[in-house]
Amino acid sequence: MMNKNRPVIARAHTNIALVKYWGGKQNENLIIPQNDSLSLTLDQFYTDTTVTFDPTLTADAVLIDNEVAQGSDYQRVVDFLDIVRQKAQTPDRFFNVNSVNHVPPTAAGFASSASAFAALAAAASRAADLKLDLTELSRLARRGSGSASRSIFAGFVQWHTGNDDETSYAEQYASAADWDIGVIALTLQKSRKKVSSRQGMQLSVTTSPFYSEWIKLANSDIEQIKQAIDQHDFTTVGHISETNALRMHALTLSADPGFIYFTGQTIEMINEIRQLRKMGIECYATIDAGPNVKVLCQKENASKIMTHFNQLLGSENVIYTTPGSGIEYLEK
Ligand code: 2P0
Repeated sequence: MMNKNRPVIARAHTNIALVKYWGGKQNENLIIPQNDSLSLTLDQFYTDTTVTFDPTLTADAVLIDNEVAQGSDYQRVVDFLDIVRQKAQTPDRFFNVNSVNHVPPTAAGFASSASAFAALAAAASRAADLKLDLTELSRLARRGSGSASRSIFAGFVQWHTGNDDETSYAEQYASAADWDIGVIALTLQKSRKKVSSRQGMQLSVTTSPFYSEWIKLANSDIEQIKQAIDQHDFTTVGHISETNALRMHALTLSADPGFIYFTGQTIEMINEIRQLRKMGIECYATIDAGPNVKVLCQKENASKIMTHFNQLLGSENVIYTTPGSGIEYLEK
């Protein structure tokens, strides 16, 4: 009962998958992926979530970015808190949740659900008096959003496919502290994506004729990118990341009905990145389930690349970030 009425505040950073998770196994509720994924946690983009056990509540009360959460957004948080209540064996405890995103646009491919559910998992589990280690926290965050399992950790993080709830979790593969790597986030569109990741993955798994090839290639990408990380080989890390991202999008194009997360501007930005490479400025593109593009680069080239994209998109749409830290608890 020690946390009764005491707010617990957790901060989790987003991550960008360099080898992407795209598609789960049968039991959708548990979110067990079909391939391992590997990400980089990002410093500039994070969610701060405060969770308070409130004995006067008869239902959870949820604020997201200072607005009362409603509809499916509210339900997703309640469903997650149900898992926490079940684990804590306290079915009649309800919580005040206040989640503030410091992330560009919600649900347009910046994976804010990763930081949101990682922070919620950390704050809610502690507010419910559960004492979870980082592996358990990663498994819990996974139940909210697959990519959230990776946002528990700093640097380069691998999410192991596993076979069930027990064996599917993320862990740090390598620290990025001694890496000369950064990410420039290009915001092209702020509106909500039309096909959610979950729907998109399901459609790809069930209808893309290339899906079984994707799993094979993603698993070999994991092995190769880990070797490149060991060797601090930026060129190979960048090449694998860009190739893997485009292959993920090839699954959407080849689904039935096919769907496309890119806009025309997404493709223009990929071409800009390739043009910069031709000019000897090394950088690589990666794109999540949305139109926005992230540019992987080395710190020494970051300002040159940013100047280029500032001119094209306006500086408010071009944000540079270095690798970020793992989950942390904040004092009020
Ligand atoms: C990833 N994505 O590995 C892949 C790559 C997007 C593209 O995991 O249900 O945030 O949408 O909140 O895990 C995005 O899906 O799940 C995702 P939802 P999640 O990062």
